[in-house]
Amino acid sequence: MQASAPVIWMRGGTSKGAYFLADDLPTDRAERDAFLLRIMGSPDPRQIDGMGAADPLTSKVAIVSPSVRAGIDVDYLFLQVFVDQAIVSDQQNCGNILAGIGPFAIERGLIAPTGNRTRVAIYMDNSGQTAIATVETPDGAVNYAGDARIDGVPGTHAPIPLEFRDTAGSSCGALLPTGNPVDTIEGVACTLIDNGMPCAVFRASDVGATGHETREELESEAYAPIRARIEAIRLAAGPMMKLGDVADASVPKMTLVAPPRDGGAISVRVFIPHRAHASIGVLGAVTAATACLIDGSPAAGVAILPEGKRKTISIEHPSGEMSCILEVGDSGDVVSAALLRTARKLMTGEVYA
Ligand code: NQM
Repeated sequence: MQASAPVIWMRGGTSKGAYFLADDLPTDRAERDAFLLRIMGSPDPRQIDGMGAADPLTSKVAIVSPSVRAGIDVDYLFLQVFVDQAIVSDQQNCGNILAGIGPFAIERGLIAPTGNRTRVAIYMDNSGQTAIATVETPDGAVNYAGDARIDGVPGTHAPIPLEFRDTAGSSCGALLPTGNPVDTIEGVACTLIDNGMPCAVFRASDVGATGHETREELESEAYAPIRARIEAIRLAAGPMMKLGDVADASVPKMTLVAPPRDGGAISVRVFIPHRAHASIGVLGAVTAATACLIDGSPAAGVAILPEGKRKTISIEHPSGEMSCILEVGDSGDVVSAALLRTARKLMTGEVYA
């Protein structure tokens, strides 16, 4: 096994992980995955012998390379390293780790800063789609300090706006992979939807939850029967969403919706898929916001939406809210989505397998 690799550890949005240059990792996939499991300390619920912090949100990897694609600066492959199973999955994107890709690419010299702000076009290898990140680069270097605040992260940091286009069907081939706005699974009305992240969206009250719980409540013993029901829905939803058998997959994300309580558009609680999310994923939020616009869907039934073609949809989650700005085209389709993230370089060094 490769003994070590140069790495930058970064917080991206509300996630944290290892950022590598593709050239610094084994090219053989099995060798690469074995190396990544070792450095994270997986499989082990405590990840005690590695760098992962015993949470799917902190057991993440970004692999970055210069892009040969027209109009694209870098290619980004996201890998979820499971905490307690020997699985490394490329079956989903991660919009939070995405927030660190622009800074990483500049830090590693893959792209040169262009004035006070540098626009980075990122090809997301997992889904074949593009995101644009804008990174503050005064004095020719990444600036991490600033006034932007995102819920789920203490303090303030430099803003990193992210913009997505054409994310529909990222993993499932279509926004609504079954062709239906609503499918009934295990007696629960679900929207099976993928606008950047495969999600099953259903009313929290239909599975016995409120949709306003804390992460701890959702993960408590009292919620075990609710989690079992949600998992049964997920296993049935996977093949319907063209994801195949999802028993060992990190998708679809199980998205419980409820009326907003704090002035937002909707309240959401997400299982990713077995741990409850401490907040909400970025593309998970774009997908949940998109579900709110689907007539007759469980999300539309509880959401309070602003008027107009450009909608700021504030999604309430366990640690605050995330605002997605959706642009809606003439046919009612979401044509672009934007949101604000921050990132922070935590360490640069060599990580050992
Ligand atoms: O939905 C967690 C996260 C994510 C994914 C997850 C994400 C996204 O919060 O784009 O960011 O849903 O597994 O990092």
